[in-house]
Parts: sequence; structure tokens; C-alpha cells
Amino acid sequence: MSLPPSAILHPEESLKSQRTAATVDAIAESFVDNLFFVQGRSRERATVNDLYMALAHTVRDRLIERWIQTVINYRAQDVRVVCYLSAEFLTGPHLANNLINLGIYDEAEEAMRKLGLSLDTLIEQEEEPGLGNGGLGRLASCFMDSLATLDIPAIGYGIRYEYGIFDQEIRDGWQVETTHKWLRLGDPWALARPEDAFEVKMGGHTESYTDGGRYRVRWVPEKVIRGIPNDTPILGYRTNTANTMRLWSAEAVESFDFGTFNTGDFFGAVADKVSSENISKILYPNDEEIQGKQLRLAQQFFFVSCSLQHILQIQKNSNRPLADLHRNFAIQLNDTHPAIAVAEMMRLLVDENSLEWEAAWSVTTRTLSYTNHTLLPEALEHWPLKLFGALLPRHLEIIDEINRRHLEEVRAKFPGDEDRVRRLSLIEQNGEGYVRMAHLAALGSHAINGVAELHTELLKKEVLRDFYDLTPEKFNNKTNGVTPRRWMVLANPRLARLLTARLGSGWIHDLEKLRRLESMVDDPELAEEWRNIKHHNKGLLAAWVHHSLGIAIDPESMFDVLVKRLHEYKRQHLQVLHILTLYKRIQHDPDIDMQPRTFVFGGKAAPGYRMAKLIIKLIHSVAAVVHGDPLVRDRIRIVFLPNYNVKLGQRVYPAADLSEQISLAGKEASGTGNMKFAMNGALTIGTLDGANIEIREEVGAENFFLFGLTAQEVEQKKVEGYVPHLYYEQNPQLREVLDALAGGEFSHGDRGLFQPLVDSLLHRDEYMLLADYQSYIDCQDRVDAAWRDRERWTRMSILNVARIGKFSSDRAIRDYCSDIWKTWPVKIEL
Ligand code: NBG
Repeated sequence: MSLPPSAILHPEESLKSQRTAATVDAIAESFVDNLFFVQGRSRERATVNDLYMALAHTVRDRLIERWIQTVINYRAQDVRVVCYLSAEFLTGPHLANNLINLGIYDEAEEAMRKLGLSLDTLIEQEEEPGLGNGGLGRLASCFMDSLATLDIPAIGYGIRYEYGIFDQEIRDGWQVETTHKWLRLGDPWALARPEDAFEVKMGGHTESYTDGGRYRVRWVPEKVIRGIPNDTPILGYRTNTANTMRLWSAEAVESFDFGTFNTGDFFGAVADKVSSENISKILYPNDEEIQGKQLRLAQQFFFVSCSLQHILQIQKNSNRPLADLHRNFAIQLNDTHPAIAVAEMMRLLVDENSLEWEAAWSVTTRTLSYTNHTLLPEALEHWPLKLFGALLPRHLEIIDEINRRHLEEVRAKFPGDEDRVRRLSLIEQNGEGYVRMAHLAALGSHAINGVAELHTELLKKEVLRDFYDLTPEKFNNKTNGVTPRRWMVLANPRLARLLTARLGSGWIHDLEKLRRLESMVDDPELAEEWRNIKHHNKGLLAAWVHHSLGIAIDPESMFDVLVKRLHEYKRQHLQVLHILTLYKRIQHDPDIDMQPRTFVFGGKAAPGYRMAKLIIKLIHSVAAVVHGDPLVRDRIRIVFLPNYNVKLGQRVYPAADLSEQISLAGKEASGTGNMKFAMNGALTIGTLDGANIEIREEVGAENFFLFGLTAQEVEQKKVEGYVPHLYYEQNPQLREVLDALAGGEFSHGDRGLFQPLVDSLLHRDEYMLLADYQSYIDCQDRVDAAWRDRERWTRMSILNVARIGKFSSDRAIRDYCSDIWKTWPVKIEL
């Protein structure tokens, strides 16, 4: 039943003003109201979580009107909506961010104070939704922030995993995983919309038939699953646009199989419900590497199908032809996880909406575009034909047809070049045969981008080289960026206040405005304030570390930070080799002059990735030995922050002096942590990899600590035949360190524990740590020297911030809008 429009209260007349006013008193009043009416609690019995929920609802109330107006706009004529399809969104906590974007942070703080509460405590209470692994998922959320801030109509589509990325605990130095039950206490930000559900088919077989002389195919599925949308508003900074992040959760179409139930098999009757709901149960915890598991393909298809059905529904409900879909929607594929969209769009258009194949293909390719996020060969998704066909029989037929037409064109363009035909095929004919998802995404899109200049160049030269030869015009670069709202204003309020006092608040919208700092770099007062802020932030982190880990760290020491997913290509163990080198130096010469450092690590290892887990153990083992040695412990401190996530990132970046970006050149597609550190005034020690190259170009080579082989030199070495053992033989310092590791010096004499690590370095060293070792050590010595001159260090730090504007996700989104999506801002009027 729906009410006639005239019967619906108009917000202007009633609810809007009083209920959602931004004054301290109004906020306090709605808070008390929400605690009572929404949480159903008295003040006396309220838990911290009740109080947090009451405030969350108070804030949500204040963005609802903007949200509703924005959604109305998606359906208006003449807008093109960006649909960002991503299997991961790492939003971080919402409360504080929404307060900042609404511009009511201070009012809320005051309102809580009046009620005898601390805003900080309530903010801290929020559990972050860990719906992503790392950089890729966090990028999606930075992009959502910028899309809203720039008033671009957009919907982010993904999966509402019941369990996100596992929580990491450390026991005896080893990583232990526990389930991340982020929904345990409820999620006040999302609205479930069970009435807007879509059905998704899976399995079964296909049947052909003719309809008015036309060959048609219908899919007879084995199973149907329902996708329920859960919508979360994503508000822009100080604007009325509140876009939607729509995450689908899976549900059985029938909760009970009454046939089975009536035979008395109660458990059998709910089995289908359980297996349907498994689809959105858990996020796969592998960063980069993809396991070819059927459940994962089912997850991908599930969210893609729901999202595309929703998009087509909007188009139809607005009375616009499907053939014009590309005029109203730009769909971005965040990596290949949603690449099945190419085949699903064709199926929806051809099978379910009777478009001709050619028309459907034109709409599909004009609507879709694809971002690649990795060069690692093991991370390129490909699905065994058998597994794929069993789950998606119709899609396999469609892919075969797309491929047939595609290879015909290849043959016409490159006659006689059957090797190229084989390389360009959507199907890999090795062994059991595979569907190549990157090829499907590349072929079905009108634009293909990498995420940093070097990465895009390597895509063209290597991973997607044949596609580049075929359609060079599709390729373009879009260097990543991160949002200055979360990563500066929210994470580093003192720095933000200083910048605003000096430059005005325009920099928050336009990060290039930070350049005006350059002219102030010699102002001693600025330098002094700058150092004080860093020192304060380091003190906050130190207090947190002491409180949660019981380790005392000194804010006077240099905070040298390496936080990111654990992976051999990121080379956390290269930093360990550096620490061991310093340790040995002190042992040889106890009076050696060395600046005290605190080495901070953080990051999760994929649960099945043994070497990465061993590196975590290594960090803890080295820490134990170092801290136990009175000669060393005042100069070297090591902390590993368990369960590194967005919340911890917000604590760490503002407190860092040195940012470690030490991947082997040619391996890290971009990196985004590198940008967050530099924005907060940390100096980078890094290789010429990913976005490091562009960061160095921007901030100036003299303000960046560079070491290591270039991507080209890495290739060269591989061709010549890389022999890591030679470095071991020729470098006594390196030999000493590796011998100590192998000899059990850090494992209570156990020679076996770190043997796999040492062996892999000496005999294979896929990521060339030994080749880069000396260059890294020399560079770290230059860092030590630079740190001694605090004035110079501060100057470098200020210049890093002043020149970091390019790495705002606002810039990235503007580039996507003008080059790929062809969309324009739409101001929302209330
Ligand atoms: C990651 C890259 C990072 C990059 C982010 C965001 C995957 C597959 N890729 O270098 O490793 O910064 O994507 O683009 O997670």
C-alpha cells in the first residue's frame, strides 16, 4: 500500500527544522530522544554502545534529507550516474567522518559534554566494517568520499559480508585469526530494503527455442537466491550530496522447503536457507592472490547480477530505452572481481530484454570500463571451465560467442598469427581450460586503466600487451589518490587546524592549495608548530601502544613505520634485515653513534600464506631479543600493532616520521599508504615503484630517500640470471645477518624456525632483497644523518605536505569523470 503524495507530510513543514537542526541543544535533544525511542534505554541503564547508537542515529537523521534528494536525482533526466562495482569497500568508521562532513563536529562534542559524555569515547566505540582486504577496498571508499564531495551522482555496489576480514591476534609471536563479527552490535548506518530485492539464478542448464523465427536461449537454473540491498549514505564534505553505497546480502528465496519439512526432516528443510546465505557470509581474506573457489565466483556473480538488475530497473522505470543505457550510467569494474558483468549485461539485454546481439554489445562496451590493480601473475583471476560452466552455464555460452566474434576480428587484423589468437583468447586452453577474467573485462570495456604511471606502462608492455596492440586507444592511466577528509582532517586535527590557520580552509576541497605553504617553509614559527604537532601525535600513539601492548616507546625517537598487508613482494623482511644490521653494529661497537628509532610494523597475512606468517613471527622474535639486550634497547624499539585496520591507520599516519615503501620495483601497482604518510608529513624511504615515483617527482628528489633497482634493472637481472647467493658471499655484513638468523640467534637456538625464510632468500629470492640490501642500508644511513638535523628534516616534511596535492582522490575522481565516465557534477538543492 502506498499513500497518495498529498497525504505524505512535506519535510519542510514538519520534520526538517526542529528534528534535525545543527545546534548544540537540538543535537543534545535528539540524542536523548534516540536513546529513549530508538535504543529503548534509560540513561541509567545505557551501555557505551547504546550511547554510540543514539549519537549515530542523531547524525543519520541529519543526513537523511540530503540522501533522499540525492537518490531522486539518480532518476532525473540528463544525469549520468557512476556505478562503482567493487567486491570490497573498506569504509572505516562512519560517525566521526559524517560529523566532519556535515560540519557539526564541534557542536556534537559540546552537546555530549553538556550531557556529561565524551565524544571521543563514543567515536572509539564504533566497530569498523572490515569489508575489504587492503588498498583496493580502501581506494573504493576514498573514491566514494570524493564522488560525493564533488557532487557526482554515484552508487557504490558491493557485498555485505556478514564476516569481514578476520581479526588478527598475536599469540607467542604468531598470527592467529578470529572472525570479525562487525554486525554483532548492529549497524546504525545501513537501511535494509527487503522490498527492493532481486533474484539471482545459479547452476542448472540452458535450453534453446525459437520465438518468432528468432533463436533464443533460456536458462533453467538449479537454484535461485535473493539479494537484499542494504543502503548506507555516503555524504560529501560540506555539500548536500549523499550518495548510496548499496551492499547486497544473500537470502534463500524460500526459507523452508515445505516438501522436505512435511516429511519431518526439519534440518534438511533449512539446509537450503543456510547454503543460500553462505554467499554473503564471509570475505575472502586473500590480498592480491585469488583462489579459484566456486563460492567466490558465486559471490562475484551474485553482487554483479543484483547491481545490473537494479541499474536496468532504474533505466526502465525512468522510461528510458535500454539502448541508451550508456547515456545514463557509467559502470566501473574495480579489478576483475566484477568482470562477469560483461557476460551478465549481455545476458540481461539479449535473453531477458530481447535486444539484438550487436546492439547489446555496443551498449555493454560503452557502459563498462575496467581498472586493473595488479601485475602479479598469480593474482590474475581465471576460472576452470568446468567450475564456471557448472555455476553459470549460460554465461559460458555467451563468453564463447563473444570470443568467437573477437577472434574473428583478431584474425582479420593479424592474418596468420595464430599465436596471437591464442594469447588474446578469452579462454586459456591449458590443461583443464580456464576463463580469463582480465581478458573478458578488457574486451567488454571501452576504457582500461592502471593506477599509477609505471603500472599502466607495464600493463601495456606486459600483462595486457596484446590488448594494447589491438586497441591502444582504450588504455589510460589514473594514478590513485586518497581522501584528505579522513586522512588529514579527521586523523590529524592539529595539523588540519594549523593548515587552516595559515591557508584558510580551501585546501580541504582543493589540495593543490597546500602549495602556498612553500613560501612559508623558512618561517621558524611554522617549523616550531609543525614539530610540536608531530611530537604530540607521536605521544598519542605512544600512549595507545603502552596502554594496549604494554610497550613503552619514546616520542623523541624516530618513528619508522611499515604498515600494509604482509606480502613477500612488499618486503617487510628487508626492514628486518636492516634492524639486524643495526643490532650487529651495536654488538660490535657498543659506543656507536646512532639515532634512536622505533620501528613500527602492522599488517595481516593471508591465513594460508606461510611465509608471510613466518615474517610476522620473525618480527616478534627479533623484538624479543632486541628488547632483552640492555645495550640495544634504548636505541632500537620494535612494535608490531596487531589487527592493522582503518582505525589504526588513522592513529599511525599522523605519528610517523619515516614511511617505508620498499617493494621490489615493478611489483606494487600504486600503493596508497605512501600518499597518506606524506600528507601527514612523514618522509618516504622507497623504491622507484608504483606511485612512489610520482610522489618523488612531486615532492622533489631532495625530499625523498631513494634506493634500489629500477623495474628495468630488475628485468635485466632476471634475464642475465639472478644469483642471490653471490650477494651473500660478497657482502660480509649481509652474511653475518643471515648467518645469525639461520644459526638460531633469534629463535632460542632453533635453527629450523627461520630456515625456510633464509633458504628462500639464498636460493631463489624472487623479490631480490639481497640485490637491494646494500642500497637500502646505505639509504637508511642517510636517513639517520638527515634526522640529526631537525631543522632540515622539518623543512623536508613541510615540503612533502605542500606538494602532495596531486594525491587527493578528488583529483583522481575528476580525471575519471572527464576521461572515462564523462559525467558532471549535479548540485543537490534541498
Ligand atoms: C592493490 C595494489 C596496490 C594499489 C591498490 C589500489 C590489489 C589487487 N591491488 O598497489 O596492490 O594501491 O590495489 O589500487 O589489491
